[in-house]
Amino acid sequence: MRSFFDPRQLAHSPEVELHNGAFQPHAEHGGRVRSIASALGRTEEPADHGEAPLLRVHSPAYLDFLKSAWREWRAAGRPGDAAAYAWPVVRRRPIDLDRIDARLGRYSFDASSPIAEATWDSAYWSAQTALSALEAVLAGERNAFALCRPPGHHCGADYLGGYCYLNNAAIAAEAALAAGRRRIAILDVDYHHGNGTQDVFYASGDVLFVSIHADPRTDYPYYWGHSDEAGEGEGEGSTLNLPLPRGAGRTDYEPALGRALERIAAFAPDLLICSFGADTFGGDPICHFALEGCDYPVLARRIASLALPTLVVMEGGYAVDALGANVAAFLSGF
Ligand code: SP5
Ligand code: ZN
Repeated sequence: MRSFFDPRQLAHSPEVELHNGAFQPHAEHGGRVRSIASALGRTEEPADHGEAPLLRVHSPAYLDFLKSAWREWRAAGRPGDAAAYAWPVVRRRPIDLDRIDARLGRYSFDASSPIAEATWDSAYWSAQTALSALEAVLAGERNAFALCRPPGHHCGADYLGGYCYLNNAAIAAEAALAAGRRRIAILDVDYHHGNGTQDVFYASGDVLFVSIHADPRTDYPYYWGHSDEAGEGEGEGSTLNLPLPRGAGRTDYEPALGRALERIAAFAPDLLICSFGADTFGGDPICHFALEGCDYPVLARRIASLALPTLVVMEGGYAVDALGANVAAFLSGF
């Protein structure tokens, strides 16, 4: 399978994230994609599609914020990376966004995604990686893999979170619609619910969003991904959430995948985008499913049996030693 990756995606390196009341090493680091790239062997560098495809998903104000936040933070005399500590949740008056702290609160939903010096550049090339892999599929490849990092599925039109800054899968879906594809299905099989992707397409009938993930009653991102979230307006019925309990292994996962694939087949899309996270692996240090390396080709073969042109977009996965092998195993199923 053709795979795309840009070394500029490695430069983003926040030092710490806030977790369980303490600063810990940032789990989403460049070693993750180095492990994957070396397991894959050959990858192609993406072309530059510019900012226009990013603006089909994200607001101009949010992109301006992402580009300037780190410099503004440092200009305000702050050490380290830029991260929010106050959110406009309670007081919903028109917000004065002059101050960097106010902007950070307005455009984030958690404190685990600091903005470092190279964050914009890496996120930009991560999105370009998704767009180039999409281009290969639109040009006739049966499938292609976008080795995106930082990942994308937690961030929405105007907010970052969950290590995500630009929503690579959503940007690819909008680009496919702009290129004339009519119906897109997104299957999100990261351990965590893809709240940002769901949010972007919640009211859209052209994009079906189906996600299998850890139950948000116990797991991040808590406020999204419950089974009663089904879309709204024209998108009513085009969101399907299939939460699973902690500890789920292949025998729990397969029936959920069966339901997901049935819904996707009934939707009859022109294109499938698979947001793939290998944090469903039993050995993942921050997640709680129990998939094994040998499960990934089996699951991928079932997805491939839809026989749809498929773009696979990398999301999470933090068991770095096994990550390359698990991703290669998944892709081998196609
Ligand atoms: C793309 C993706 O998988 N994002 C996941 C974001 C999860 N963030 C909440 C869990 C934080 C756990 N942090 C552990 C830090 C260890 N150094
Ligand atoms: Zn995840």
